[in-house]
Amino acid sequence: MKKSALQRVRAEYQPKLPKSLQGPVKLKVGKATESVANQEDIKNLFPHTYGMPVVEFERDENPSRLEEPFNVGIILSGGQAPGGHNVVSGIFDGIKSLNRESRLYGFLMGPSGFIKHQYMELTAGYIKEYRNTGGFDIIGSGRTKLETPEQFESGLKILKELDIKALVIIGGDDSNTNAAVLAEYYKSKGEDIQVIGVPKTIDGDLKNEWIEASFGFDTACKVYSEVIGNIQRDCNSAKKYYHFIKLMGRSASHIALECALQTQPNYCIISEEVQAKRMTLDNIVSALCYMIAERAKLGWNFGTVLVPEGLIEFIPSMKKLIQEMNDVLVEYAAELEGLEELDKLRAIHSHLSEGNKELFKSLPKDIALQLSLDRDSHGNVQVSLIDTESLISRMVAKRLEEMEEEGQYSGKFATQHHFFGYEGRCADPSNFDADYTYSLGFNAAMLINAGLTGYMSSVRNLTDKPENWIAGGIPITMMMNMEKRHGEMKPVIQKALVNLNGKPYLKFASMRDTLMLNTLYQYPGPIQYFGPAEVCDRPSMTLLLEHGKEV
Ligand code: FBP
Repeated sequence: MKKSALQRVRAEYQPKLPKSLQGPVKLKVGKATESVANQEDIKNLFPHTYGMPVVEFERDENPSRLEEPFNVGIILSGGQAPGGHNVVSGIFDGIKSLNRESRLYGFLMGPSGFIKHQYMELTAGYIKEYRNTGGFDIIGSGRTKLETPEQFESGLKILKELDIKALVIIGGDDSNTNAAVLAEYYKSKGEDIQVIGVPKTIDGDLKNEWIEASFGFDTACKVYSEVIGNIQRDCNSAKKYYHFIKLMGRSASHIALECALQTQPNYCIISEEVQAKRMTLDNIVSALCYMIAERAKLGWNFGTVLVPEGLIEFIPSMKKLIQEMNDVLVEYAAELEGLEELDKLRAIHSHLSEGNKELFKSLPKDIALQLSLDRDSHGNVQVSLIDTESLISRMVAKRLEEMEEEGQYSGKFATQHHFFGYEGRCADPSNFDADYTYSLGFNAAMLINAGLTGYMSSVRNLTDKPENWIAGGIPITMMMNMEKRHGEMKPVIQKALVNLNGKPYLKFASMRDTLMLNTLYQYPGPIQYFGPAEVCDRPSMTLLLEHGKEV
């Protein structure tokens, strides 16, 4: 296939590695760990993999042994995130650096390829085509939940057949939770198979002290910020539209917040704040109408509003409704099956409690239907399918009409709606993500060679130069707590939502009033791969602020 000029040149880019991984490594073992919460429960559920130490790699200046070859299998799990191909390249180069005879196998289309024994060997020639590119198309991805002993056993057969020593699961919080369960399962059965996780998700919600960022967040936010900037330039040129821009990120508002920091829109809703302040949809609409009315007084009937994808689940009354709907959709699945739209809504309505009935009825039909769609394989509402941006702008329009009648508003309110998500998930990784993912993959190969299982690849100190990054591993059980899923308490990796006491949020909050009543848009422009380091290698503002750096 013919490649674009940028593809050809970018293919030659050699991602940077931390100094510690640029040659033979030795392992520095830290202290035993505890899970973030519910220690007793997690310990009981993971008797073989609980409490393991955090580990770090150092350069081994006097390597004494020749490494044996070993085979590795990989799974790309869940939503695409820029840099996945470099994780694969990093693992490949890592295992080959230890022994040229080592082999890499990719399971096709996510966990289902592992269960159904659909795989391919990833050779040097094949991988070459994918280095530094976006997407997960090298082997495909999928959302099948890997959770039952039957699936684990089926996977075990193919691992044995291919003489695979370790499985690397590249995924988000749910997939890495499953990696920990699988590691525990194989260990409890005395099987000599290791499982290693790699932190992936554009949503940015898989992070903690040891995992400073999930890969893909940096690139996705830069792509969205570029287009938000372009929209803002358009908006400020024509001065006739309010743009309501929904941004992916599932539950967490990290993406919306990062894009707000990069582009300085007039308004950005942060779901975590809505929940903390127990705001209603009405409160959000009022705040927006206030801004629109004030801007209209200045003669400005235009503006930009960022809306996080998961907002709806964070409005306390909606959250209660969604929780009850989750149960209704499971309990009355047979009754709801095959019903026409309106009949389905009526049936759901009839099974709701009194308080929720009223709220459900007040929703526009399209939104009620979107909320009634099937949950994903992990039991989550598919928030990317809910037109929250349009729901809010319609409610704002209605309220402005009332305000106009009461003489409280005089202006024009014309809207445009956008949803940015899929546009950024497969972008070619930024230099930061290209280096970070390659390092995560290479590091995973070293964790395997060190004989570890139930660990997540961890590369830290990310606001420094890649050569000074710290590479090692963190036991997945350390990140876990117990949460209710499908009505049952389950061990899961704790999601990192936006911290309302954290520097990124506080920075945005300090600018908010000024941004509402002024037009101070920033235009970040497209991702740059070549040029000055301050343009090309700059990590996300979230990461910089979290590390106490100036932005
Ligand atoms: P992951 O948690 O799998 O990384 O999901 C990322 C994401 O892009 C979310 O932001 C979004 O809500 C979801 O995937 C969309 O899912 P799908 O790709 O199935 O439409």
